[in-house]
Amino acid sequence: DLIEIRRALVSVSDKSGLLDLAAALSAADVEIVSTGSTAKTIAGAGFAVTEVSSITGFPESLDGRVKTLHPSVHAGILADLRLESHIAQLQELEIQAFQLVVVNLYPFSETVASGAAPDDVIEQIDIGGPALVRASAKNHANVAIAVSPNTYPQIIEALTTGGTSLETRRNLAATAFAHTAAYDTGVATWFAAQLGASALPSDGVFDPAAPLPESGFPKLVERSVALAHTLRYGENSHQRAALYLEPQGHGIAQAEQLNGKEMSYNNFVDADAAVRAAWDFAEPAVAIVKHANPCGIAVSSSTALDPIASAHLRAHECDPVSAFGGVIAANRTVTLGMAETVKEIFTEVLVAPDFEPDALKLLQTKKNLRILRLPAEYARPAVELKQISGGVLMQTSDGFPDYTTDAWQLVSGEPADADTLADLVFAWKACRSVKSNAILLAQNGASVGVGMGQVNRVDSCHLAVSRAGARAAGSVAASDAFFPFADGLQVLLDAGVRAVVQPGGSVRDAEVIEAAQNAGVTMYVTGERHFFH
Ligand code: 93A
Repeated sequence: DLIEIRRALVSVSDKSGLLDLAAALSAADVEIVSTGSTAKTIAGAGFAVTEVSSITGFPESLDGRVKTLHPSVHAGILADLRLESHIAQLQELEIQAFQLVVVNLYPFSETVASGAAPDDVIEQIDIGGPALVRASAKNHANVAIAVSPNTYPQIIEALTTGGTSLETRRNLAATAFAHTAAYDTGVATWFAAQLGASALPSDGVFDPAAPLPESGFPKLVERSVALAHTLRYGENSHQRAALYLEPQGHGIAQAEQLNGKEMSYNNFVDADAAVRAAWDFAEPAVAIVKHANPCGIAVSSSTALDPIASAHLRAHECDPVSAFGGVIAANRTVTLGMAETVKEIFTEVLVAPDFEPDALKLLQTKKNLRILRLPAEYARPAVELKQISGGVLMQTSDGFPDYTTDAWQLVSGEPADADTLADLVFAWKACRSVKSNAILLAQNGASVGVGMGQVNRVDSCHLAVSRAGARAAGSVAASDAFFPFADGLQVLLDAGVRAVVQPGGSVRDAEVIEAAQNAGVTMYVTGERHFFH
């Protein structure tokens, strides 16, 4: 099943590896047929090349829109040489067959990402290229198709081993169809965004009064992703994994890595959770995440000279044991002050919108620290998807843009003074990024004890109190959902918590509120829950 390569069509936008390939084709006496700038590059390096126009008898025209779209090219690719009739027809038409087609497409997604104007984006929709790729892939019984420089080594090897095997050609064809499919979903997504962007919730707020955007939601479910690269493994080493990118995305997946080893699957998950937590705050804030849960969240102290360094230090102090090997997100440029502290702590990932040059230089001395710069356009995703067997769940994302306490109701104790209220708001926001059941104790804009991921709220309360230790007394507490009984709250009251915020809404609210009142503790109900699973 080996097919010897005698004639190749080469038409590539990405010219990397092209000359190595041309050299190998030339050395093996393969005729190279090529388009405009590809032909120029090959000829410029001194290799013989046939212009595609000399085969079609038709000039490359309409600014390159018509180059290879011609029967002389496509019959040479699509002929099935296992059939006598196809061989005879090619002879009659004086068309020669190709055994190799090398194409990579106009850089559509890259052009979109560069912020180009719509007319320029449209010019980068490749028409002839995908036709070549699909024709070759369809006829993989006779033709090998290479869509990326990654595959050139295989082709070069085939030149010295008598040709491409059917297995190789079939694999190349599968890759090729996946490639054109991803390319076209990129185009479709861009079009959908052009047409319907305004129908989508863009700020991540679900306004219960507004109708769900009927057209926007299905569009988002269909949102396309393209394979970026494979990861070493998934959550565990026996699981295969890969990163797929949304062509128009500006998230953790698109973050620029400035240092450190390759990001792992778990690194991506934790970095995303950390950013999500830190970005709930308008003020300088840092979240430190382990296993997708925060082990410390803090905003800067109001008097700090270096606010982001202060936020980091305070987040770290919450639980230094757990912060070892953590993932840190800062919502401001990382300063030298913050870098000096981070440098001393074993950290897997540090992600921030930017880094002071000195800070980056210092951090880059830590070879294993993965440093990520978030895209400037980063915004909280408007919609979240979760896979279940047989389908996908979708919801608008949870968050705190322009948060006010207007809806809060005082149900126990004295109204909070300004500092206490600020702490309650901080705790309430911070507990949103803790996996349910979440109880978070805070003091002065920093978490001091976090109870997370327990299947009953009493255990979360015990956990938060024991993590806080001596700091529980005098702290404020937030609970992501109501207290179903007074028992969990009692754990917090016994530990000396001075104010509590919780959604309310339990059938036993009266019992819960009475416990707070008996302890003389301030309690607010928000009327809004923040489960996070
Ligand atoms: O404008 S096209 O859609 N029309 C074509 O007939 C055609 N044939 C190849 N684009 C076409 N191509 C693309 O041109 C290839 O996919 C490749 O990306 C590019 C290479 O052109 P050049 O060799 O001039 O750089």
